[in-house]
Amino acid sequence: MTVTDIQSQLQELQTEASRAIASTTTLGELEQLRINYLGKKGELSQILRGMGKLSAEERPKIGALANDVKDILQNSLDQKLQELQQAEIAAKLANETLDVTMQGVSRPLGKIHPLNSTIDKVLDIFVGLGYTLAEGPQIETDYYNFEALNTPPDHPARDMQDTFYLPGGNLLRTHTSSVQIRYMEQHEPPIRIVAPGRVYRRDTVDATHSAVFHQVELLAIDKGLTFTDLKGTIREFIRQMFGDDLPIQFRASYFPFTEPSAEVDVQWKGKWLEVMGCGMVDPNVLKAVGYDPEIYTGFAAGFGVERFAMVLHQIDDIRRLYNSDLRFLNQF
Ligand code: 2NL
Repeated sequence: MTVTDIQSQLQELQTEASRAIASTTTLGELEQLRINYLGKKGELSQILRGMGKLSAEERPKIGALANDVKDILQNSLDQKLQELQQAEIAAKLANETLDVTMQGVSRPLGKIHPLNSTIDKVLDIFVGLGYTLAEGPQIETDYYNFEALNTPPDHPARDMQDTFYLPGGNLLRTHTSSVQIRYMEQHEPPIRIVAPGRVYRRDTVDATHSAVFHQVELLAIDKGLTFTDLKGTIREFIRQMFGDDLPIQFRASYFPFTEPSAEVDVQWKGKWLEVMGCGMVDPNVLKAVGYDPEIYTGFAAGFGVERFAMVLHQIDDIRRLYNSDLRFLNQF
């Protein structure tokens, strides 16, 4: 090996290594190049091993050149290292960019249907007055829907409500009074219950009638309950329901299951609105569930929830409450 040989080897190494470093694209590759060229067993060391045979004057010359090559390559490696590290950070940042101005994904929230919010409001008021929630089946027997409610088969009041009869003699309940009969059979007085639910009547459907609607009935049985208790309870319910002490009036009426019976009107926006029926529980109903009418008296009332929802929300057609039109429902 002559000095010239080693010199040209070093030049070649520098050229080749510089090119390789320049074209590297990953940190791993770069580290591999460092090991290959400048490592302990790398190419530079191998070339320098040939120096052993050189004379004492020649050696420093090659030593200086080798140091220059080493420095140049080390510099290129350092520079490239920095470049690649910066590129890596830049790529990571670009990848994790969050565009806060981007259009969001809309997640529509469901709402409580106006009919349900009205039922909830009614129930909250009666629960606040000490009433217990009672529920029962929508398919009923003639006994629970009529017979126990002082309405035998030949009773003229049966014409008051056209009933859906099912094959086999059962029927779709026409009121939730049947729930209250079942409850009284199972409990001893005193009782205070509120019975909400879906009821069915063979009505011709129009803006104010539906074959399926929702009713809430309340019932209180105790010793010494009077019509005054009924009036006070209804007055308080109306006050809470309308959020205002509106004028109300009781008009004499008739139901087979109450005696005396009355209809309640509320003065709302200058007009008398009929909102519910009520009365003192007929002694025959008390007897049917095994209560002694000489000891206990009670009052009951019933009303359609759709009516309240329509008045409170100014809804002009009952059918809007059933056809699930979101343009309508989104208003509530
Ligand atoms: C109305 C009138 C009313 C009752 C329901 C009732 C229940 C039992 C005993 C006595 Cl277990 N009465 N309920 C009483 C009077 C009227 O509803 O117009 N409903 C829509």
